[in-house]
Amino acid sequence: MRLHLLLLLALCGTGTTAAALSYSLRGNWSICNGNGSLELPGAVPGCVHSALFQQGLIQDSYYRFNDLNYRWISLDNWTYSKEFKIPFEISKWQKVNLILEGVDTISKILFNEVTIGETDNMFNRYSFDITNVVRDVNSIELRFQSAVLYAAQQSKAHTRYPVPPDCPPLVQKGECHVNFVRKEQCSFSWDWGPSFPTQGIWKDVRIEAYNICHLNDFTFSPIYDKSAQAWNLEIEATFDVVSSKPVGGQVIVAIPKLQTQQMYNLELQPGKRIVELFLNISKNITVETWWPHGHGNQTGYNMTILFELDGGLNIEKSAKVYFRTVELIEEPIKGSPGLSFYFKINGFPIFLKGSNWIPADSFQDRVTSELFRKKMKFFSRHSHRIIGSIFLFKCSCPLPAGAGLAVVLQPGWSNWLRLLLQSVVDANMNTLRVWGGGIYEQDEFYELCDELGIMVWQDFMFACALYPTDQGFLDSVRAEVAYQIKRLKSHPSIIIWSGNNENEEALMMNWYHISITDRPIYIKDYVTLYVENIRELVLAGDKSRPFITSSPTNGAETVAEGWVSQNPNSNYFGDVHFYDYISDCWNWKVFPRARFASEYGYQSWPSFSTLEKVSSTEDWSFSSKFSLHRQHHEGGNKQMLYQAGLHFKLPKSTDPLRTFKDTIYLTQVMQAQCVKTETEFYRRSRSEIVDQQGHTMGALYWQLNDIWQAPSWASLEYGGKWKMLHYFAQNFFAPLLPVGFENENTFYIYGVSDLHSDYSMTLTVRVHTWSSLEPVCSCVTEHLVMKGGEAVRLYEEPVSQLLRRCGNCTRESCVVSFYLSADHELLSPTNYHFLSSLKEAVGLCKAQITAIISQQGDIFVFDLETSAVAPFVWLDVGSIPGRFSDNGFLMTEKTRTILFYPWEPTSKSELEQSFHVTSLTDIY
Ligand code: BMA
Repeated sequence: MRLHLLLLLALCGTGTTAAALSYSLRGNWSICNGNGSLELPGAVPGCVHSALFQQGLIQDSYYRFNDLNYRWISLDNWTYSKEFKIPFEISKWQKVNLILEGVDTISKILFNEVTIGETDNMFNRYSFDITNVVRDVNSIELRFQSAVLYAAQQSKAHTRYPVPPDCPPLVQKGECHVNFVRKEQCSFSWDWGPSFPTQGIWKDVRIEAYNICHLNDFTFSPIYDKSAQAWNLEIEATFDVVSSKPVGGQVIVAIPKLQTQQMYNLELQPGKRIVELFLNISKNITVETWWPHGHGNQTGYNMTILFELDGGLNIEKSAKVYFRTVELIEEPIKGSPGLSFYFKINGFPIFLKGSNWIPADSFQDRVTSELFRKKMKFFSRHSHRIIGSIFLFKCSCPLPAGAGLAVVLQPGWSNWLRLLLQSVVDANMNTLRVWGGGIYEQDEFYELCDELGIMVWQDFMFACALYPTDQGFLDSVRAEVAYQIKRLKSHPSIIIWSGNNENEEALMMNWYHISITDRPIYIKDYVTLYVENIRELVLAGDKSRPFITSSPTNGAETVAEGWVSQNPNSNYFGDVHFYDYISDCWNWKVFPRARFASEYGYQSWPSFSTLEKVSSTEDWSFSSKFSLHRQHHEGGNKQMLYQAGLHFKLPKSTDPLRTFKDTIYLTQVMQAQCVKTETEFYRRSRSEIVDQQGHTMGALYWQLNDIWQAPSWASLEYGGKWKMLHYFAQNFFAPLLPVGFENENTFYIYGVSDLHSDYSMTLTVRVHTWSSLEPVCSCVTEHLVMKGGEAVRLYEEPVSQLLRRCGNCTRESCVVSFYLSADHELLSPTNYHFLSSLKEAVGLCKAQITAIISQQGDIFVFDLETSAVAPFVWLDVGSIPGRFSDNGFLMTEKTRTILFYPWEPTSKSELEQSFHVTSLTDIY
């Protein structure tokens, strides 16, 4: 819902004069380093790294060890400058402002050699009054100071007590004291990302000139009046009135599709003025609400606001308005101490399924969606039949489960943002958490989330650290927070504000070894920052969604304990973050039966085709210097092999490159299977209380996307390629899912439904031996009713009985598969349960898998045939952009059809050349 700034020409008195004019300073600037030895052209928006790369002065920053080689760029103090002529007579304007939508980060700004201001916060928007310095021909200069040097200075100046952590762990190869600068916290390095503390003008810059008055910004919140059963809209417009006399007039607000139009009189006194309007929508008009993906439509309504002011000054704005309510429900639960923690959208409880979002690149100028918004072609295929709100996966149709919306792009267009977000809904997710160590995302991100039905859990940008609270810092944060609330509050996708990432936990679990006597100082700072400033600003600026101080937190319990809980990760309250790389992830008993899991995950390596682009031959082994360098999480590579080794034989081919590729494959298998087990545990815990714990209503794994080509917790690689985990997510987040697990040697299947109504169906349970492509036994249940919005037990059988019932099965020789269906229509993905570790599997033999590729319109069909049962079948077309309808699957049948949706035009022969298939049987 971008607020379109229309520069409307107004007729003032006698002559025809524009009431406001804007002159863009985007485009080419000149960039110069501290001692003047380097001077180059650079684009705005952009950053120094991108400019150096575009001029051919540096290689790709992500290539091999360039994060270390290019450290000097961030340590230098660069200057951006530009000379320009304003193409209109500037002296005729009462007020002229310089608007900077985003400056990264520390700079002093000179306009015609006069200092007009400074910046210290990349998340703030700056406006400087340049009325008295602007001329027809002008010069502008932004003198940057290295954010790394600034952060060090600020930390040094903070003499009263330290504000930890000082530096990131050595394995991250990052810069220190990032908590002292209001800049993307992960740009100084993270456990999945490089250190590229960029410098530059990263957003739009322009000059705005106006007479009489100017509309600075405009926001709105739909509010549902329960007692009147009607929707209202609160609209707020901020004006700068430069006329010496009051400006009168009227404003007309219209939402034609809702047959709503209202007119108000107004009089603006000189100075900064806020106009508040209240629009009633008649209760007789049906307002379609906005729903998250999988729960309904994302209906929005076009609204226009026209200010008709004295002197013929007309200002018009348009926006898309979406109506929805959100509540965070924290209430007692029968049989469990503590409180629930779940969201109701439009009064309906919704299980939040999804992941955590990090910045899509270290260089934000590479993440743009401008062109493809207009040019992208979406087409919907007949794979998802929608009956009521149920998505049917067809059994016998030519298009297999998982076939959905596909995206085709023309080559060369930057399509990143939409591609990533489309992949979110394609994987049946409904939520992303915009994590507090990155950035408040660009407008397009939230617009796409609105359109696609992705709920956003929005952190404020503070993560894994304590923060100072001296006045300068607080002032900067206050400006940032007030601005971001205004910019983002009209988006229905945002359902909650959260103060920070893991800072309550850092404080209370004493990550930084603060002595108990000093702790009160830090608690005081914590409360000052997140409660007395950020929370207070949220309450004043946006009453339309809940606020929590941190994640993980105990919600209402945290408040009751004075804003910091003894154990913010409690299973009885709020949300939890859970990581355990030591315990066996196939054992669901290791996972917390929490109210809401907002972070959990396992690492894997990105595919070889992704790594190949930033590495050279000597890097291609798991123990190379490069493999060690890209791993930013202490012991990460060992942990992956350890976890994989619990259930799989580790690759040991005589060909070192084969071993490297197989190891990458196996880390992806391990990650996919671990996150599957954990997520299925959370989903099946939604309706139960076991040992006084449960009613889990959210599963957001860590992390969705990658910032560069490196091992990480992500399910999408840098560039958008789906890892095995992302294909698994498509299944484990399916709206209807049978989940299998064992407890005390009994095998259970739970049915999980996110649907709004009850449906009748049957459950089919099959047992296969590893050595045959025919099931050894199969049974179908009586018709059962799958209750909407619940997880219920559908099936239980002692494992010994199951094995006996099915011929000569042993745990090692057999595997169970199961699915839900009705009238021969598949309603769920086919799920499976391993009865033993696969390294102990008996009867598995090397599967020869072949594919015949054909083209059907823009889609490619892969007809697969296998010679034997094959677990974790992985279809790979290298770096050809696109995704398969399913991948990483267990192939128990001789043939299977899989589709490939290209994201850019490609051909059958290109696919044939790049195609490679692996299964677990290849490394046995
Ligand atoms: C949590 C996150 C991130 C981190 C992840 C994996 O702490 O909030 O800071 O990347 O775990 O370690």
